[in-house]
Amino acid sequence: MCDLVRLEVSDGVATLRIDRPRQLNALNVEIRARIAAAAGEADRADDVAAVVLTGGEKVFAAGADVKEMAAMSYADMNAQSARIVECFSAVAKISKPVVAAINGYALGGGCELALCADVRFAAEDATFGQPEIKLGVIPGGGGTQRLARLIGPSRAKEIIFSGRFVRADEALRIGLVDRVLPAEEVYPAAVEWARQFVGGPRLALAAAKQAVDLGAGVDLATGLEIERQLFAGLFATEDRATGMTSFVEDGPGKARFA
Ligand code: CO8
Repeated sequence: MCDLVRLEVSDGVATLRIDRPRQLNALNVEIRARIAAAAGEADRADDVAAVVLTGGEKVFAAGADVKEMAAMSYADMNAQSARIVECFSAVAKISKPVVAAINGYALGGGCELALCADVRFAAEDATFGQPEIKLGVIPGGGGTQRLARLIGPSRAKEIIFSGRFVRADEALRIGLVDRVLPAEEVYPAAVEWARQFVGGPRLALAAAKQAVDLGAGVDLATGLEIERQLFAGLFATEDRATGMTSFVEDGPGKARFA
């Protein structure tokens, strides 16, 4: 019996794991609701500094559950699509660094889920794609927006129009993933990446993430104003006092957050 979605915390790093391997981690309604809940929990938890998103060693997620979706009417999906947005937004809005550790397939909603992370580490055998077009639909979990912002509109259109698979080496070349590793090293590398933020300046990290994410959707002047406000705001935090005081008193190399 699988748990479907698990959230485990170890030494400041939360692992949000999708666990429905026999159906290649297909994201059904229940899993999506549980991902949203787990993402909210990881966001709120004081003992969590960073999050690893994974589907385990075999598969990240082969997309939305097509068997479940096939029975849905327009009215059903019109209502459900808001829940889908909530699920992906809950992951994207985690105010801490989030890394996706991707083994095997990351297709459709699975690829879109990986796009909600800040960085992506993939196995050499990982396979990406937005094959929705082959089902007569389009990506509905943010794929047309997040993929285009990440790799550029032409590349995103080519992948979405064709529905073709993208292997890990190409994914690295086009910026869809940040690191490609042997399969067994993906999760440990993701945990190690996440662990660097334990004990770090939480509010500054959250502000950095917010500035980049909010800025990506607005014009430069608005983005610079967002940055200005967040930057100034950090001067009212303990992180800033600690970081700068220890820099001045202990030197750059021994500063609290160095
Ligand atoms: N939904 C439901 N069941 C699935 C899915 C899926 N997306 N993918 C695989 N499965 C099931 C199979 O039906 C099979 O089940 P069973 O053993 O009961 O017959 C089991 O998983 C194993 O799959 P295969 O036997 O097909 O395994 P293969 O290794 O032969 O093939 C593939 C692997 C190539 C990944 C193949 O399973 C496949 O093409 N899957 C579908 C991929 C796909 O089209 N994904 C996009 C779905 S649409 C989508 O994601 C829309 C997103 C919009 C909203 C986002 C919401 C989350």
